[in-house]
Amino acid sequence: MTEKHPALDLLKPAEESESPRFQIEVRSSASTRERDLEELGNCLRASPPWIPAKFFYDARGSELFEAITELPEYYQTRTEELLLLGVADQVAARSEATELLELGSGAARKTRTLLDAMSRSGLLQRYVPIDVDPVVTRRVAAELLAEYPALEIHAIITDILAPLVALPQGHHRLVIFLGGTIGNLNDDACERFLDGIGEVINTGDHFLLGVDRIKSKARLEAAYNDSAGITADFNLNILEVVNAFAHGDFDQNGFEHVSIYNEAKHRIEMWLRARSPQRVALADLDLELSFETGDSILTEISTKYDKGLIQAKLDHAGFELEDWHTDEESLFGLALARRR
Ligand code: AVJ
Repeated sequence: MTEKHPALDLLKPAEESESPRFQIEVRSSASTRERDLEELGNCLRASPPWIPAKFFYDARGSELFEAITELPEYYQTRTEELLLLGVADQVAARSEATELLELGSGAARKTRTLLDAMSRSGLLQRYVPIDVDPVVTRRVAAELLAEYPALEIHAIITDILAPLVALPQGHHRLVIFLGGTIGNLNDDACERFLDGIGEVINTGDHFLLGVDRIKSKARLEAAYNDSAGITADFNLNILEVVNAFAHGDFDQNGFEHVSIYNEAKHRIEMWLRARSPQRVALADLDLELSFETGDSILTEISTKYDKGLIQAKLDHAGFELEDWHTDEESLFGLALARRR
């Protein structure tokens, strides 16, 4: 036997040293610094300039988003959680799924509700979290392996917006995309995303999609302009993330948070509006930007749907809507669709 320096263990693929029930696959479509820099540069040079929503989520951004989910004005998270508790057994029964594939799995808060329902149905075999963040994904996988002693986990690290190729095969699969995150995609990106899911799953597989519903402008704007100012902090924090990422000098105090509901496009738009003329340099992008008072950067869209709108989109991607679940106040919707 050859002697091996202990440091070499660090170079071993992690899956070899972990549970036989766990594997993790890092795909070439996973985000890289070079790709993210190029994308950011292109977005900031566009008019109007915009910043991809993924730049919200550094440690502070994730904390602020957690705080948003607990705000009285922000009904989405708690409404979807309750809704899911009420329908999980039905979803498990309808789909007869043995595999749960979750897009943008993150902290997997709502995942357990479905895993529990699938274990009650006696069919659960494998969980496939698909996410950009390897650190969070590994941590959550370790927790789930301990909580579900028979569960296998096959994690995939990728940009979930990149075309999904070759998902692990399974007998009956249930793909879930929760949180209303689909609302962040514009029409084209949404169509490409849904088509992509339609292409990688098989006839009879199911797809559960959470969408925030169209409602009054007042209610929607309150949800994105909370009185405690947390959403404003969340929005402004994106400038700090960009500064850190690209060695920039955006001044948070030079901008203000604006959220408006665009009724024609049935979407919330979050902007950062210059309070006074601003000059910004981003060293790693070799970019200088100037803003007049009132010039704005688009930081997020959050499109709202109703049953007909989402049914049409799903139909176009090869899915048939089987069930449409909503809460008493018609705030949020869960669409269960079956691949034709
Ligand atoms: C996590 C994308 C669903 O659009 O409501 C919350 C993010 N932005 N408040 C949303 C968000 C401002 C959220 N999503």
